[in-house]
Amino acid sequence: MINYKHKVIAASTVGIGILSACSPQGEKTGNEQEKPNIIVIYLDDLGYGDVSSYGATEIETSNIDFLAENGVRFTNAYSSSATSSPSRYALLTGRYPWKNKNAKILPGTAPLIIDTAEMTLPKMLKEEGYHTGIVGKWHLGLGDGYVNWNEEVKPGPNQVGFDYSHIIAATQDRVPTVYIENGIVQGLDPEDSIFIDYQNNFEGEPTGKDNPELLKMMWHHGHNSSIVNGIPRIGFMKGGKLAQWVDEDMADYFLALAQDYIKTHKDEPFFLYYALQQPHVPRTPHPRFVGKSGMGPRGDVILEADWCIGELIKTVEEEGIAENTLIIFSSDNGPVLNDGYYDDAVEKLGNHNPFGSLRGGKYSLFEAGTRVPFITYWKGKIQPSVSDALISQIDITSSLAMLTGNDFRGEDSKQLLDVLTGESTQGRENLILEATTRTALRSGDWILIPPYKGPAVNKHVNIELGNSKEYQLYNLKEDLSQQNNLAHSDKEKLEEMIAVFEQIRGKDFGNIENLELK
Ligand code: NG6
Ligand code: CA
Repeated sequence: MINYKHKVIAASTVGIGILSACSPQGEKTGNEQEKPNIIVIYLDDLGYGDVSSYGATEIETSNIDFLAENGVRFTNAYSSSATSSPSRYALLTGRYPWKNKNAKILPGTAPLIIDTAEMTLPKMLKEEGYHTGIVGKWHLGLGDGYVNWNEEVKPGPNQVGFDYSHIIAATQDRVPTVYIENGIVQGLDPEDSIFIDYQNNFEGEPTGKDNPELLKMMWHHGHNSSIVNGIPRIGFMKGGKLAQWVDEDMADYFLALAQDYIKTHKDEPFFLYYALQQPHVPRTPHPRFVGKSGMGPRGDVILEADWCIGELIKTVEEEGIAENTLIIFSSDNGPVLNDGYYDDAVEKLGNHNPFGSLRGGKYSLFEAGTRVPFITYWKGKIQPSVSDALISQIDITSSLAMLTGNDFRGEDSKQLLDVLTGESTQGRENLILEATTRTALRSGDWILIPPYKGPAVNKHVNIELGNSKEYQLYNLKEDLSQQNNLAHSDKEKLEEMIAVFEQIRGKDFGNIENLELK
């Protein structure tokens, strides 16, 4: 593809001259503009229908809407998987998560699943002179087998391209419930070491299962191991009392760090990956947001996240860098209501529909699993539009490489910079979708889901997973909600889709005997 070094060609291809202002070395010369800052705002479990600019009527996400109304709002954009770790892996590597057998929902003790020798989005941007930072949820594993949380924890984000990291290791519902800055657990009392185990409890430590009297939030399924701040978690933890986070403060904590990061690095090109924890469980809005949505904690934390995003945009404005900052907004997977705690997400939902008109949800091969809100905003550079182009978060690596003049192209990442900037609606031809190791093919307007064993519905979360003994074939243009399986009536299309799928995915994608039972 076009190399950045040939900047004249690149600039004319991009059309609006995004690259023309940069010198090949990325130096400011005269009134030339430096390479753009890049901020990826990534939510956790936010659904296609959770955002008012995507049709939600019962909740007002005015700051996300600001990005949508003044940027490109994508209607056909996907996360790479219907769960977190695989989507995050693809976002940072440009590689399909099903190619990495370790890219599954990870426990807090999982080793790092990105090879430190592998090229990544932040590494690539570092090559182009960027300072790179992550603030928020990591969930890609830490260490190389056994982690001693009382010493420097590595390898982790700092070994795969981030100059700065301030993270939670896994999820808000998993131990260790501590913040880790550049590999160091924050606020740790050396006299009170942290111990983590995902199999066995530590003697004498209470659990959600045995000590319901200690809980301020009740578990519904899973989430009955160690108790931190009255919330039962996944996994066992002992010690590190002073280092434990306060759940209700997490949003403010990460926002302040993200704002500081921007202020500190505004004079150099920077890449900030701001990975918010909302609206993943446990949903713990700050008291300022409690009751704000009328939908219980799930709605409240969406409003909290929206507020954080507004504050972040304000910082970008106040620092005078809005015209030189590309913001990409999305979510790691689709929505879920009851994901393991009694928190009124179902009871107080009212008329809100986090799934929009899409079938399925988090964990599902149906559309709501992976079709997510996706917005690009760049003040003065990107013209407001709505794009129906087929695009995936996996395409971000190659597209940003193009933007910044790097040759790197992620293995499965399409260079779609002009789609990201709204100048073209010529997206991908096809895409493999994933949900807990099962895969499906989107090609043009069509979706093919091969037969999979396993329950049709995950009864705990009440979500249809997409499993069926038969092939499923849907035309999304005519049947967005995936109600009419055309596998029997359109044999020709079915064969065509199977052939494309086999070509990309290999032959055994539909081998019913070999597939997982999830
Ligand atoms: C599941 C958890 C769920 C959530 C999910 C990861 C149980 C029963 N369920 O195993 O609550 O933590 O993992 O979500 O433990 S993700 O968005 O990070 O992929
Ligand atoms: Ca998630």
